[in-house]
Amino acid sequence: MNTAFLSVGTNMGDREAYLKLAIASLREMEGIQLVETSSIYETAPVGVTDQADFLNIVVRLATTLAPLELLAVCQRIEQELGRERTIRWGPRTADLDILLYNDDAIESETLSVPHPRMRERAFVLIPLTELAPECTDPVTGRQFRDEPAMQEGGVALWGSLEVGRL
Ligand code: A4P
Ligand code: MG
Repeated sequence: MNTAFLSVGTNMGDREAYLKLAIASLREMEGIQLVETSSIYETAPVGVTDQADFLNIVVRLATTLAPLELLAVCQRIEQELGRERTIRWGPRTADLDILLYNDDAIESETLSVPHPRMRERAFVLIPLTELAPECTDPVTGRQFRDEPAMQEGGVALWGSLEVGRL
């Protein structure tokens, strides 16, 4: 069994509903067990800043899927949730990224793990370290909670998913 952390972000329409749909889809997938979800955070947009605030969470999975199979699942769920890929870093109903897969370092044409931008993003680091305070970056050897971006701001606790009741 493998451990993976995913980031889920959304900033269009009924954001909470999209998060719940993404979680429900993950739970239905063969080969994926949802272990836990972070609190929901409301986060200021990073990259293209002229867009609505996001809701972001991080989830921990146990999975028998290989990394590329997990990526395909993430992309299928994004498509199901109606994501239109027009603007890179632009608005989306749901964006699912693989943050970590065991302690693997993966560099292929379609997949980079750890996610190459996660160290600079409070909207990833804060929910990740809520679930896994001691979590260490397999590439740098540093704990994610020690990254300067943790102090960046723009991330506010928004609510919780109450996954048990989905
Ligand atoms: N890809 C490579 N590595 C990975 C990985 N670890 N996980 C490839 C997922 N995908 C990975 O992604 C582009 C390609 O990245 C994929 O085809 C896959 O093969 P995409 O989802 O098609 O496009 P994107 O999401 O627009 O681009 P990207 O680079 O994934 O964007 P980011 O870096 O994820 O940024 N601000 C806030 N507050 N909250 C957010 O959630 N999200 C973004 C998206 C920007 N600003 C944000 C947020
Ligand atoms: Mg993405």
